[in-house]
Amino acid sequence: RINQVKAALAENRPVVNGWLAIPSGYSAEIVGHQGFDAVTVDLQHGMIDFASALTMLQALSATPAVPLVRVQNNNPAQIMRMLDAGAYGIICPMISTADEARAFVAACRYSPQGNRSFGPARGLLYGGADYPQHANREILTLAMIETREGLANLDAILATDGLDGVFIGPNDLSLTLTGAASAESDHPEMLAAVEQVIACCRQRRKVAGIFCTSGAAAARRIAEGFQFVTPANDVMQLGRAAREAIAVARGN
Ligand code: 3PY
Ligand code: MG
Repeated sequence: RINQVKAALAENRPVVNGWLAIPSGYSAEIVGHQGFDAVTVDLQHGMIDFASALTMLQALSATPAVPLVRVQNNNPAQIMRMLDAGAYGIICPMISTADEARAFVAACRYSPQGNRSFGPARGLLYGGADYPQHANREILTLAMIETREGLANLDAILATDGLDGVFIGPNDLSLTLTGAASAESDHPEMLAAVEQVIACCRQRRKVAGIFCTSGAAAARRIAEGFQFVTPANDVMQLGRAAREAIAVARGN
């Protein structure tokens, strides 16, 4: 199966990515049917264990959205298990050096490009019988830039063979740069960091992605030059929809 996210990115079509923190196959299925290009199961900050992640990936594969996973850290064993469970791309947090980026990509690739162990399980069910032949090409790899060190090493990280691009974790990045976590910070250091990521990605012809807190914020990020945006997660959307409905019901 072609990775439609990689196909869109190759044609410069922006990718809108959903984000799941709630451990439920049912809510994954609902979100997957709403029109997102991709939906990410968040093992880092979501309340999600392996068994839930598996049912969520199964649910997503019955929708048009490409199933992605944000892993907890740069752990090859977890990356392998999520790919075997049918993730078609991995977002890896806290990548700060080129060595870390190389290790991350190697964990997503079969030999000779990497060191992923062979046992594709649901990869075959989602990707098709020829998955072993095309997995190295189709699996999306995004390294999260969310530390001062990662920003300093951005160019070397982007030079990593097989890395599709970077995804800014704006909360962590602004926490290390400015002392306060914020997804939509307008602190000058954060604004400069965001510009640096866009410019560096453009130069290296790599994908620039970022987490956002709303559709409006995501639209602004696309206008700034990002190709991969996440307009908030399921928890934020659920809470916001509830608050809006309550306010309308009460006539506020
Ligand atoms: C961050 O903002 O640090 C993230 O990891 C987004 O999920
Ligand atoms: Mg983060």
